[in-house]
Amino acid sequence: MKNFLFIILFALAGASFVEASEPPIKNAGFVPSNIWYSKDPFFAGEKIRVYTVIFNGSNYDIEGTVEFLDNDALIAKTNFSLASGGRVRDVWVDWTAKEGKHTVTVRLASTTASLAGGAKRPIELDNTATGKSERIVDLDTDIDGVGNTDDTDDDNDGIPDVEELRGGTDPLNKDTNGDGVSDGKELEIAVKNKAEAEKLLSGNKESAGTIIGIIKKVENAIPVPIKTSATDGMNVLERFRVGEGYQARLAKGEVAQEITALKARVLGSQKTNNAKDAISSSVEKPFAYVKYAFFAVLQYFFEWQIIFYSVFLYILYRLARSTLGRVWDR
Ligand SMILES: [Ca+2]
Ligand SMILES: [Ca+2]
Ligand SMILES: [Ca+2]
Ligand SMILES: [Ca+2]
Repeated sequence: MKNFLFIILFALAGASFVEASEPPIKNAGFVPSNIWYSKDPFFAGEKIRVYTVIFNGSNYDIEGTVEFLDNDALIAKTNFSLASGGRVRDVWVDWTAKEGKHTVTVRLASTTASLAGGAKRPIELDNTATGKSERIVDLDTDIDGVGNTDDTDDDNDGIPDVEELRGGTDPLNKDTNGDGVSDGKELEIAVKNKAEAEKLLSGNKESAGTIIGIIKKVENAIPVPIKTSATDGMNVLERFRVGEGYQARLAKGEVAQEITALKARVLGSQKTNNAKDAISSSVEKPFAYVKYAFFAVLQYFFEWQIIFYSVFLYILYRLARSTLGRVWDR
């Protein structure tokens, strides 16, 4: 009995020894140099799929695990099974690469083989070498498909990276100051404003005969202290202008009513041939029209700010000149 047990143990040990030393299965494993990506080139932070393909040209059904590695660190693994007889299968895992240099490799693990319906046993495959896939993964900040290394405007705000570095804005941020207006748009506005300011300045030099030109000239000629007090007094002045304008409008309205009444009276007197009324109205009428014209002009003066303030500034200017003139003479 003892001998019998020993024989069984020896037989088992022998069997496993034979199994371990069995030569690899020919014609199965990876298709050489076969790693590819769902998107190429791909950029840092993008989720892509890494593929490879395995084949089985043997008479065995094979199963196992494919491990995908990035710089020798496992990305992910996936199981496969391939029936005998020239089967090919692509396998993949998802990967989000970081910026930098990557060497992607693939390896097989835990492969088993079985003959049609038979027991599975661990086995090595012959074709286990995959090519190394080397990639320098770039960032693509503006996601326009051109990596930052090759992109001249990384954040796609319209200003080239070089210009941004020179001008002090962030070449990797579309809106450096975070106010909702892109760096490019801000530059565009600044350039436009500058051009307009230059145009205004050059226009000022010519001092065209426009009212604004004259006001500017007068404003520039007023000494600073007077200018300041004029600004302080502006609210008072504005109240005055509005108030007087309103009064002038009221007066004009009253005179207009008066004229209408007179017209009615004249017409009425013509109808009734009332000589007395006709005489009195012909005396009052011209005066009413003069009054009307006067209030119309007055209202126009107060309502048109530009005219009102032009006159005001001109008076100030004259006042300043004569005051300074007197001080100078002493
Ligand atoms: Ca880009
Ligand atoms: Ca830019
Ligand atoms: Ca920018
Ligand atoms: Ca901005």
